[in-house]
Amino acid sequence: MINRRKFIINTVAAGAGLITSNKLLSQVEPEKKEPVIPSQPRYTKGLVISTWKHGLAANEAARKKIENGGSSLDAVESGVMVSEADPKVTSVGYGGLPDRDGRVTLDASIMDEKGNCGSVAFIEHIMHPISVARLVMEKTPHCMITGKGALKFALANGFKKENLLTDESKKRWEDWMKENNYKPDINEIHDTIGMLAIDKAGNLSGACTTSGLAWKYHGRVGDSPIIGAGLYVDNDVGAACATGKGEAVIKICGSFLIVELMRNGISPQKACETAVLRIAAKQRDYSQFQVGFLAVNTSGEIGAFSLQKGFEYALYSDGKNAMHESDYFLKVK
Ligand code: SD4
Repeated sequence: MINRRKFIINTVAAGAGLITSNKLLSQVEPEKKEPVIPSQPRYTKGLVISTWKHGLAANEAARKKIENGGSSLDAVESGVMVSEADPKVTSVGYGGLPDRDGRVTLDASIMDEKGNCGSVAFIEHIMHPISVARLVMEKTPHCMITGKGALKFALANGFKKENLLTDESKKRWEDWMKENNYKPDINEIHDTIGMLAIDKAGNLSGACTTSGLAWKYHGRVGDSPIIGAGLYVDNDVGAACATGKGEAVIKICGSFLIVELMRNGISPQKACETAVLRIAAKQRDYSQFQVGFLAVNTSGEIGAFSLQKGFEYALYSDGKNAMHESDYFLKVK
């Protein structure tokens, strides 16, 4: 197990580029404890954790479901729908910043306590892709439907076709077109919502929904709809979700990695730290982007960690819903 002092030393040394990725990895991989036993006591007071500031309002909707005896699945769906419908949240649903062609394309995934999952990717014109993802999970033999097929599936199931590009997002895209002259650019505009919840029966579910990186290539899909990357739930162990540069998360199967570490007895916090450190050890340009992870285990312990300063999350537990700032890796640039 890495102690705090060693961790800070690692952080400084890595930030200064002093140690190689292999050395970094060998020093930060936590030692194994006993594997998680599925029959351990479960947290049954209700818990919701979600990414970024808009998570607070989303948690409120999820909390209400849970307090009324609803399932964690209903809680995460109704929770993230709040962000999807909010035009001020410019990385999710309505009001999401478009791709470089000026199109708002959305990714979403959902996973329940039975290990069922559904996702949609590169879907346009649908305000609540999370509900389409849930339908994929519940009404089809598939896990993922993309693009025009996903839109067709949504419309056939009663969803309304809508224009999701607000005047404000359109203006920002037009400004970007002028200044950036249509060059590839992985920027820092992101605030995807990933949400994990435990209901009063002690069951876990998770959801993740986003318009992805602003100005992305048309057709680009990030980590959020990829089960195991942007989201993973195992009701015997715990759940994890991700935000930030999806390509970095996909490369390490981030959420699955965190759940597997927890399965091996690692705490949610150390599991999130290990995933971030894995990115730092393996991806040379790690100082140029942000990635943040959240995790929870069946006992209701949580974890949060990011590459850069500034990752915030909303936590509802013990009857309180409040914002917290995550600890982060890159303390020295
Ligand atoms: C993506 N992970 O599409 C998403 C973006 C994100 O906050 O998290 N934004 O890569």
